[in-house]
Amino acid sequence: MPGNSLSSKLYQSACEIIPGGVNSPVRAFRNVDGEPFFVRAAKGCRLWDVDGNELIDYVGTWGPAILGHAPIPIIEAVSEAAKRGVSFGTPNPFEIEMARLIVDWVPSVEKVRMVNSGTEATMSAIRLARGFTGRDKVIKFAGCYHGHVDSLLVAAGSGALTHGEPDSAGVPAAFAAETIALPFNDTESVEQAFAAGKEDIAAVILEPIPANAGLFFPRDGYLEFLREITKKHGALLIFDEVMTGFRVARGGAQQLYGVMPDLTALGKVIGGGLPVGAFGGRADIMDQLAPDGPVYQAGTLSGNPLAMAAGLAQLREMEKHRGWQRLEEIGATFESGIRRVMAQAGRDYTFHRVGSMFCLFFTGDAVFDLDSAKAAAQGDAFKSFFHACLERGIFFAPSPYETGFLCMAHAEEDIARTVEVIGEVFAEGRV
Ligand code: KE4
Repeated sequence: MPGNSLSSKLYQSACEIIPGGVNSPVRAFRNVDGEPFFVRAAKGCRLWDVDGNELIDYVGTWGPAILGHAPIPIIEAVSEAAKRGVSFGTPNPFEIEMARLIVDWVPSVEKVRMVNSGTEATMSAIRLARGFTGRDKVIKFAGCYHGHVDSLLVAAGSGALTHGEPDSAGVPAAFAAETIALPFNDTESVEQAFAAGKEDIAAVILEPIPANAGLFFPRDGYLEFLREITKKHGALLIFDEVMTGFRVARGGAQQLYGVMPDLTALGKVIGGGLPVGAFGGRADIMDQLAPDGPVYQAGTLSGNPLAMAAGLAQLREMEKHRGWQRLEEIGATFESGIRRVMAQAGRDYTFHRVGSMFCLFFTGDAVFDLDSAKAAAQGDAFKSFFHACLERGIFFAPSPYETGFLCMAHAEEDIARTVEVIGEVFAEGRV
């Protein structure tokens, strides 16, 4: 957006009192040498910025907006709930409805606790795994992002990778020493880690479908391998499904792949756009949490009635409208359009999609871990593509280390326009 736009003026003001002018680093457009625009309103698959520009949105507030923005069922549910108060500090009936839905829909979850972000969900799951096993070390995978938990900001993806800080300052070496970062899709390194420290590894945590270094997939049998080796050595398997949960299938990646973790972290979709997270799993593990057990975990706004009402409305609407099948249909239409214009332009780029999550890498090389994702990120090409699309009213994530999201509100004409723009961008040689 040009320097004299209202967005630009707002950004300048924001930078005076908010670090980097943003409340989350990836929003700063630093990776694309740009300035963020400020949104005034959003509806369906579209955003309107403060200067009146209309954009077709493929960020979807980083995943929560699976129905699209401001869907009537969520607006009505939150409005009704708010009339009865916005927070009680006591249990409320919505919490039981949400817990019941998660337990019924997520195959491995027997008990669940609500929190207020994906970071809290993974942080709590790690602490619980350590408390349950009495062990300290945790295996994670390079490029996977689990929120800004101290011990997991090691070889992290998403904004940490975008800003070149996969190992953040401020994390004591002693904390990082408890984290073993390994390459994804590599079984030998996991076997070696367990051979070296099997009695001290509390858990293996991963995004079952990594989506914070671009989007790539577990190789056949990899998730099953992790399930077996953790069981063999008494370590817990934790699936971070903050992004994939209730998105790639009603029961998440664990339903898609048929591999059952011991604990699952959730977020995004279950809050309908309001602050939320959750972690759940085997009852014998979850029962170690306070007030019944010795592992402390708490939250003033956990189970907040508005967030629960929004999440329940969203998930029930998805169920009512065959949402996951519909998203696959939308995704397939999108993919066939992308592949058509790639072929027409003579581009053999790598395009990854699972349901409504997608990523376009500007090389033809295989992408299966962080190193290959970084090689495929093609920073300058990505930057050129991002701005060329934005100029034409299409908003993709402002980093090659993110994933795009389709939602229920992306209609045929939105997809057609997007594919047309990408074809124009290819034809102009912008990438
Ligand atoms: P939050 O604490 O941001 O709610 O969730 C952290 C988190 C945990 N696990 C996974 C797999 C995640 O993708 C995330 C957060 N995702 C990023 C987008 N890649 C949030 C965007 C941002 O940081 O502003």
